[in-house]
Amino acid sequence: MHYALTGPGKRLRPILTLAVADLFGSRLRLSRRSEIILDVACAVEMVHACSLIFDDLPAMDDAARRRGRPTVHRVFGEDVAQLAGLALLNRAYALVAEGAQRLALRHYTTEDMLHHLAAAIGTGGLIGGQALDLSSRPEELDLTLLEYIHSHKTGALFMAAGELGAMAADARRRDLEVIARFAKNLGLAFQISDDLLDVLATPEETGKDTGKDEAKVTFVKLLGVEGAHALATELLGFAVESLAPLGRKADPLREIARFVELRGR
Ligand code: GRG
Repeated sequence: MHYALTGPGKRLRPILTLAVADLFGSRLRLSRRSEIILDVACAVEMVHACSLIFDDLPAMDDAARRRGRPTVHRVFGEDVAQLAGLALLNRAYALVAEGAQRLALRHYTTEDMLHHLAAAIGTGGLIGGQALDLSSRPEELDLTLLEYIHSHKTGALFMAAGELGAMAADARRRDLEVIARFAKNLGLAFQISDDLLDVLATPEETGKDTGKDEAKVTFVKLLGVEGAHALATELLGFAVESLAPLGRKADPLREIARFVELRGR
């Protein structure tokens, strides 16, 4: 669990949670509440770490390297890797439940936050997206199906990361919707940039094997490098546009969108 969670990843999802929470609660930083919100952000990273463990298993991507190091199952064995993933997932739920209870929010219940997390992970989220990815035949994959798969497999956790940050800061429902729109487009753009890095970057730059998608249908396969880049830029444009009601205070989220556009790992 420790190995999976503390490797040199980018921490983009928990950063999104914290940036969103900060946006709706400028006094949070100095208060005890900020520690609880940090726990919620860590829970988001635990779910991500769990998803990477499972994604890398021989039965799925069979990946040897991740974050510049051997994958969890290569170091600890498949049995321990699966248990570590499940334990991280369970710890994440517990942290969100404890956090939500201690925050005692006005607009959201503990069930609201847990439900958002569970929905993002389940058949309508990461797990469903991954299952469809594994079971789709290459000839049936068009842009619509590919977008569906990746907005679930990858996008759903970005959405949950943003939404949990907004909920933890007791943001109004309409602000939660703004964040959900932003994170949905950001998440899909992130996946497209991941596909681009798989063909354009080196393993040293990404910390994982590249060229792994050769046999897969990806955004780059369907649209070419330029087309995929244009789609990512368009989605990031939508993401940034949706922040208009929040004004300048949403600038850190605009910076996150810019990071996704320019990222090299
Ligand atoms: C039970 C949570 C759970 C998941 C099971 C395996 C699976 C279902 C889903 C796979 C989800 C997945 C790994 C999607 C790929 C997302 C992606 C682009 C990961 C790379 O994220 P980065 O670049 O990685 O943020 P770092 O290492 O920086 O954290």
